[in-house]
Amino acid sequence: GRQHINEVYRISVDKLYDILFNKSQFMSDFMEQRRFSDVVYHPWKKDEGGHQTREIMYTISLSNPLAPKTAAVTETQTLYKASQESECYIIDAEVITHDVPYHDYFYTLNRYMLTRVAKNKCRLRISTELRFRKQPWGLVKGLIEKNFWSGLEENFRHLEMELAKLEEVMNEASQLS
Ligand code: YK8
Repeated sequence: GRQHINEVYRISVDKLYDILFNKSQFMSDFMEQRRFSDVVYHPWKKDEGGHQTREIMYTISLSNPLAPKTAAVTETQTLYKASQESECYIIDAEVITHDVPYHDYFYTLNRYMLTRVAKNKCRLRISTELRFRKQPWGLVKGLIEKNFWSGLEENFRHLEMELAKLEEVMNEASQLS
């Protein structure tokens, strides 16, 4: 996989989990800026292995000339049972982008790891794997890889920037009180 973010924030691990994985103002602003629409969250459910899973559906808008203007997305998140409140959260997100060219060849696996560093500090790591469902021929594989990584990196650069702003605002607010 490829790592996008490996950063320590002055935010408690529970708070950051809440911001990234519950319906927070931060995530709804982020999704609005990325022009995500029709977001539907399904509730978490326990699976046979004791992990929790849920599905999120949304529509993304794309500026890639090879892709349509919008694409439907299904994101399946697994919160691993190894996760522990106030200590660590491990989440895998399998993302299927319907409607884009060659969508039946690949999907995305994003892994989010949040770990406690101190009471009000945590480390966030996000990495991605490009997974193939069937083997495309070389030319197509190259095309998918190139467009895949450029789109993903753009998204996570933006997330990193917004998280830095959030950290700033949260710490200013806590110093005032
Ligand atoms: C989630 C991976 C690939 C896809 C895109 C595909 C182009 C294919 C073109 C042909 C557009 C928010 C991406 C980046 C769209 C955005 C997806 C996001 C960023 C010619 C090969 C959506 C994380 C995520 C996962 C996968 C990303 C898609 O939180 O290039």
